[in-house]
Amino acid sequence: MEKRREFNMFNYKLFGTAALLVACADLQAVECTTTAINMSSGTCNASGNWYNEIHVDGTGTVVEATSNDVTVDYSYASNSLIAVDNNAELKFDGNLTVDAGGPRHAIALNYISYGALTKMTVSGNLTTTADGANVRGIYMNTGSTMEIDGDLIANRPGYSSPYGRGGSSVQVETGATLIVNGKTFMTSDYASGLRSGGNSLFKDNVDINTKNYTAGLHNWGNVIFQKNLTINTENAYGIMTTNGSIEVDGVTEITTLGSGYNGIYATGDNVLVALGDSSTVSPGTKVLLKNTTVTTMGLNGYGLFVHASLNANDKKSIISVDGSSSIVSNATAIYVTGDTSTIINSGNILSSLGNGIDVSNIVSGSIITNNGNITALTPNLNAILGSPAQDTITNTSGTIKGQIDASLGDDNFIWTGGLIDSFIGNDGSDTAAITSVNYDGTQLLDGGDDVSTSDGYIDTITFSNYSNVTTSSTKLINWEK
Ligand SMILES: [Ca+2]
Ligand SMILES: [Ca+2]
Repeated sequence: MEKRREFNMFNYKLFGTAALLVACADLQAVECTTTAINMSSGTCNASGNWYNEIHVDGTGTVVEATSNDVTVDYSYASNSLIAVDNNAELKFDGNLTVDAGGPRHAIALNYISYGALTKMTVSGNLTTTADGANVRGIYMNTGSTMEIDGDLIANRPGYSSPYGRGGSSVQVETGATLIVNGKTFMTSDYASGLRSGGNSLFKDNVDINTKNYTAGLHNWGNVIFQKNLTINTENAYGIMTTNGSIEVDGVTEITTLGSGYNGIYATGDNVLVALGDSSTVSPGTKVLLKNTTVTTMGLNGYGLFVHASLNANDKKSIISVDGSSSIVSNATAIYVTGDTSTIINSGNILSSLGNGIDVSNIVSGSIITNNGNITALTPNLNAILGSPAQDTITNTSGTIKGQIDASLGDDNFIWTGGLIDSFIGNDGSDTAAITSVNYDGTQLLDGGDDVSTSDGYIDTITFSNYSNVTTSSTKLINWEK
C-alpha cells in the first residue's frame, strides 16, 4: 500500500513505499519546518543553513515537485543544492533551475551513496549553474540515473575568487546513466564541458563551449549523440577520450583555439577513430563520427592526435576519414603514436604549419592509403611523414600536395592514380611501384641515400609507362634498381 501526503508549503507530494511515512528528515531540505524554503513563488530561497537545499534520501523515498517550475538559488550552501541518495527518487514535473553560486554542485546524485539506484527526472527544461572550485552543474555518481525530457542548459562559469577552477558542466561517473531528450547546451570556463565515464545519451543536438580547461568532451565511458554535436573550445581540447566509445549519428563540428589544443585526442591500448567509415571493428577506444569537420587554429594544436600506447601489450590504431569529413589544422592534421597504425583517407586533410599525416613516432610501421586530398602548405614540411620502420604508402586516386617522406625503414610506395608532388624514401631499402598515368617525370622520386649497394640499402623502382616519360637527373634519383 502506498501512502501519500501533501507537503503544502513546498507543493511537494511525498510518498514512500518502504518507509511509508516520509519524515522531514527524508527530505532534508534546509530547515524544511521553517520558512527557509518558500515554494509559494516557485522559488526556493534558503539562507543561513549548512545542508543541501533539497535532499531526498532513503530507499523507497519518492519526492515529486508538482509545481510547474522550480528554482533553487543559493550562493553559500555547504553541500549540493539538490541531492538524491540511497535509492531515492526525485521528480520535477515542470522546469527546474538550479543556481549554485558558491563552491557546491548544483545537483548531485549518489554523492554519499555510491552505487545506490538513485533517480532524478525533469519533465521540462533543466538549467544549472555552478561556478565554484571543482564543482559540477550535475554530478552523477555510480548507480544513479537522470532523465531530462526537455532541454539541458548546464553552465559552469569562469574562475571567480575565491573559489578557483576545475570540475565540469556535467559529470557522469562510471555506472551512471544520463538521458537528455531535448537539446543540450553546455558552457564552461576553467572547467570541462561534459565529463562522462558512464552511459550518456543525447537524443537532440548538443552544443558545448569550453575555455581554459581540459576538454569540451572528456569521455571514458559510452556516450551517444543521436543528432548533431558542435564543440567550440579555447585553450582546451575538443574531445579527449581515454577509453570507451563516442558515437555521433549527425553532423560533428569541432573547432579549437589555443596553442597545443587538439581537436580530438584519443588514447588507449587500441584506438579506432572513424570519421565516416566505422566498418572496421577494433577493440579499445572508439570515436565513431560522420560528416565531421575538425578545425584547429592554435599553434601545435593537432587536428587528430591518436596515442595508442598506454599498454605495452598492444598499441594499434585505425583511422579513417571519409569523403564527408575534413581535418583542417594550423599545425599537424593527424599525428599518431603507438606500435602500428592504419590510416585511410578519402576526405580532406589540410595542415598550414605542420605535416598532413605524421607517424614519425610509430614504432613498427604504418599503412597509409589515400584517395582523398592531403595538403601540407609549408614547403619544408610533409604531406605524409613516415615512421622509422616499414611504411606502406599508397595513393590510389587522391591528390597529395607536399612531399611524401617515408623516413627510415624499408618502405613501400605505391602510386596507382591521382596526383603527388614527390616521394622520398630516405635510408632503408625502399620500393616504389609507379603505375599512375599522371606520372610525367616532373615529380621527384628519390630512393634515398645513394646509388651504391655497398651500404646495404637497395632501393627499387618500377614503372608501367616510363618509356613515354621524359624526366631529368634531378627528379629521379638514388635508385639502385
Ligand atoms: Ca619508414
Ligand atoms: Ca632508401
